[in-house]
Amino acid sequence: MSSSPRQSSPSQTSPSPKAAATGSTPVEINGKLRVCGTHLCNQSGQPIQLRGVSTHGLQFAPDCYPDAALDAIAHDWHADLLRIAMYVQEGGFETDPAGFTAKVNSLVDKASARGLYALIDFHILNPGDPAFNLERARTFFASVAKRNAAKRNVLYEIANEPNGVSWAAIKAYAQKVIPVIRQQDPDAVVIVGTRGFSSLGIAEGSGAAETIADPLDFADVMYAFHFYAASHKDNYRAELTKAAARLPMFVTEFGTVTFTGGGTFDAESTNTWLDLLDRLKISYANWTFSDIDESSAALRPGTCQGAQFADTGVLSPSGKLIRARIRAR
Ligand code: IDC
Repeated sequence: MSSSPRQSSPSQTSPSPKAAATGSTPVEINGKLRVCGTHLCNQSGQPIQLRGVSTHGLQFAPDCYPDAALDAIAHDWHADLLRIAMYVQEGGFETDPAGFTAKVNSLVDKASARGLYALIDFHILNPGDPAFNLERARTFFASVAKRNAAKRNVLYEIANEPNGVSWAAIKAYAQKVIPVIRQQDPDAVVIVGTRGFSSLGIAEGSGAAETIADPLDFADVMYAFHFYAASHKDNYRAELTKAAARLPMFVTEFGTVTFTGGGTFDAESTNTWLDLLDRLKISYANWTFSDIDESSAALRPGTCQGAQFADTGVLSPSGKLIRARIRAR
């Protein structure tokens, strides 16, 4: 489709003849990204949609991201984007800052080698107040932004799912963390979680209006929206549609199942969601490219102990649907 950053058929809109001539990976075609208006745009200023997958927590699925897995994501799934979910709690970054920073950088390199965009996710969840992790965020982002500043393909997500806090509190955190990134990497795209588990506030009785009324005053900033297709339906879709007319939105995480990460796999709701994201050119990453034993995982349990990651034989029902949607251009 024309919104794809990849050019697999001559009928697609070319981002720019010059860019197209330099290669065929998502990063070769689109180069350095920026935000223009309410869209994510490529180096030529053309709105694009990135489609991709999220890792599981790096501490929960340590065997799921060898080279063969990255090859499958890039060359079999034809994804544009890898989201690197680095939990801060639950045995994550706080237990070994240097070790988790190195794991993130290693995955950035694997994504870069394959021409994929890499989204570095500071995966706060519990506690939901990002201020709890402010010093850790400063340390982490100063380090990864410095190390990766010369790359064209790195995006930063500074707070996965704030919860139990106001948009004003999230904004105050973002105003402290964004300059830390900008000091190293002045024009990287930065994505900020929204109130109520990145629901634009819906999950906590609010809605998009509060963010629309009080946006961040930085260039190249986007706002995260998350959904789980079996749990979140028309009211969530309506709020995202409303927000996307005013704010640059990025679905940095979504599942095909319930918000627990398990339960019913809802193909119908997922397809309705992905049709909407395609129509609005909203980029997305699916939770998760992993073999954790839960219905959101794209890989069947045990897959990560083997060497085979490509093709459909290793996929769960969710994985089959998402792979097909990402490949369909
Ligand atoms: C879930 C994982 C699950 C893990 C749990 C730990 O699927 O295996 O045990 O985290 O916290 C989110 C979060 C994401 C959740 C996911 C499913 O961003 O961390 O992952 N979810 O519950 N928000 C809504 C759903």
